[in-house]
Amino acid sequence: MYTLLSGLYKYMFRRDEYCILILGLDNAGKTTFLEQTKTRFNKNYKGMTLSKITTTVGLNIGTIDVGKARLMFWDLGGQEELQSLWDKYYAESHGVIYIIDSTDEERLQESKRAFEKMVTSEVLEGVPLLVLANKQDVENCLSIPDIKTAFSDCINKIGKRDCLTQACSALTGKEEERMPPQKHLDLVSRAESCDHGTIMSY
Ligand SMILES: Nc1nc2c(ncn2[C@@H]2O[C@H](COP(=O)(O)OP(=O)(O)O)[C@@H](O)[C@H]2O)c(=O)[nH]1
Ligand SMILES: [Mg+2]
Repeated sequence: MYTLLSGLYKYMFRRDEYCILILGLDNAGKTTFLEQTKTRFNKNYKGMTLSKITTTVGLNIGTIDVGKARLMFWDLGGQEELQSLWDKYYAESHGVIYIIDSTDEERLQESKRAFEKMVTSEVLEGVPLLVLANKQDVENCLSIPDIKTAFSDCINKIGKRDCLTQACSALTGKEEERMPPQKHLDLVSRAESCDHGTIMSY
């Protein structure tokens, strides 16, 4: 009897968990984006002051619930020496958010090379991708077409996976610039159809 009831309880309240990697060069705004997302989606979360976020050494983890899905974000360090650790997390991931600093034209090619290496990884084949052109609050920043042009020679390497490019400002989260919540839902439905499947239910 108890087993039946606890089984029913577990069934009714189970959540599917998905792991989303947040990648991009250091200083792109990955940790700011994660903090902004946690603050927006977790009602009682008292986030840190966004402008005081410092360089990530290692890994930040954040969790949000969207409908019946739980998204676990892994924000990995983007410095060159830490990029070699990214692929250790690929096998576990259901989606990737790749963040580009739209104010840093000098490092755009470096970002493109890191992006290209990531999308050509066999382990990530078919895994949905959300590319964020961040820092759109800064005047004269690169636009999405500018970034697409700079990344044009690796666009064909994205393959058949779902890929969406979106302009955003992780720092201000202003209405017109912030990523609408719907995008998270999109990522959930995309993650659901990805080969890596659901890793965990509880
Ligand atoms: N203007 C502006 N600055 C941002 C934005 N997102 C991040 N930053 C700043 O960029 C710097 C690096 O951000 P951080 O989140 O630490 O980048 P990470 O190294 O990719 O984790 C910090 O000074 C942030 O305040 C944004 O959307 N607009
Ligand atoms: Mg960081």
